[in-house]
Amino acid sequence: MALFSKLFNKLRGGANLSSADWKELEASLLEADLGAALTAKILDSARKESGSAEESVLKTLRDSLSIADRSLHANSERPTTILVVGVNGTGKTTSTAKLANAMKKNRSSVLIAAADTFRAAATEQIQTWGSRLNIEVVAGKQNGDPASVAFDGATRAVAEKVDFYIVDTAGRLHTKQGLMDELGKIRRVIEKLTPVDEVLLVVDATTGQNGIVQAKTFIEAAAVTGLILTKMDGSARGGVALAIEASTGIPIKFTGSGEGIEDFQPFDAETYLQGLISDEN
Ligand SMILES: Nc1nc2c(ncn2[C@@H]2O[C@H](COP(=O)(O)OP(=O)(O)O)[C@@H](O)[C@H]2O)c(=O)[nH]1
Ligand SMILES: [Mg+2]
Repeated sequence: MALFSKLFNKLRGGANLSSADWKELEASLLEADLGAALTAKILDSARKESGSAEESVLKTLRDSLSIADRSLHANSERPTTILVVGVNGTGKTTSTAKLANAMKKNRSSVLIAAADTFRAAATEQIQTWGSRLNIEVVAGKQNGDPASVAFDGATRAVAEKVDFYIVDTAGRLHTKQGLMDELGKIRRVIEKLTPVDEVLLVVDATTGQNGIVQAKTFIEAAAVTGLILTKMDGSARGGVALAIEASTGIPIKFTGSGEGIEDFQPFDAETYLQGLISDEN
C-alpha cells in the first residue's frame, strides 16, 4: 500500500509541488479506489500551507474512517445471531466459514444455516466447510424458501443454546425491493425466536467503486451493522476500505486476505492507516 508515502515525503521536504505533481497525485489516489469525493478532500487538505499539510491530510484520512464500534456485538444470554449478506461471488460463504472457524477456535459453539437455496453448489460449499471444520450446518431443499431454512436453524440454535448462529444468504442482485423483501422475511422469521444481532455485508475489495455502489443498495435494503471486506490479497488498491467507510459510515469489522480458512482478520483501523502512510514498499 503505502499510498501516501510519496506525498508525505514531498510535503516534508518542503518542496513546492508542481501542477504535474498534483495531477500525478490525483491519478494515484483515484487509481487506489479512494473515489472522486474523498480524493478531492485529501488534495484540499494537502494544499494547506506547508508545515500543517501533513497533519491535515492525516486528519482527513482519520476522519474518513467510521467511529462506530468494530467489535462483534455478542450476547452471552442467547445465541448471537449473524446474517451474512452481499452480492454473489463477494465471499459470503467463505467468510461465513472463516468466521465460524474463528469462533470455534475461541471455544464457542456455532451453528450455520445454508440459506442460499438458489444454487445447489452454494449449500454443498458450506456443507463441505462444515464437515471439514466439524461445525453443524442446517440446510434445506434446493429452491426452497431461504427463510424456512433460517427459521429451522434458529429453532435449533435456541434449543441447543449455541453461542453463535450464522446465516449464509443468497446474493441475487435483483431490485432493491426484492432484496428488501427477501432479507426482511429471513430476519422476521428468525426474530420470532431470537433477535438478530449483526447483519454483516460482504464487499469484494477488488471491485472498487462498483463494490461501494452495490454496498449502498444492500445498506438501503437491510439494517447492515458491519462490513466484511474480502480479497484484500488481490487488491493493490488499498484505498477502498477508506472510501467505503467514508461514504457509508459503516465500520469494517473483518477483512479477508485469501481463500484459506485462516485468511481472516478483525479490522484494525490504526494499523490500516499506518500501512497507508508508511514508507515500506
Ligand atoms: N483471494 C481471495 N479469495 C476469496 C476471499 N474470500 C472469498 N474468496 C473466493 O471468492 C470466491 C467466491 O466466494 P464465495 O464465498 O463462494 O462467495 P459468495 O457467492 O458471496 O458466497 C471463491 O472462489 C472464494 O474462494 C479472499 O479474502 N481472498
Ligand atoms: Mg455463497
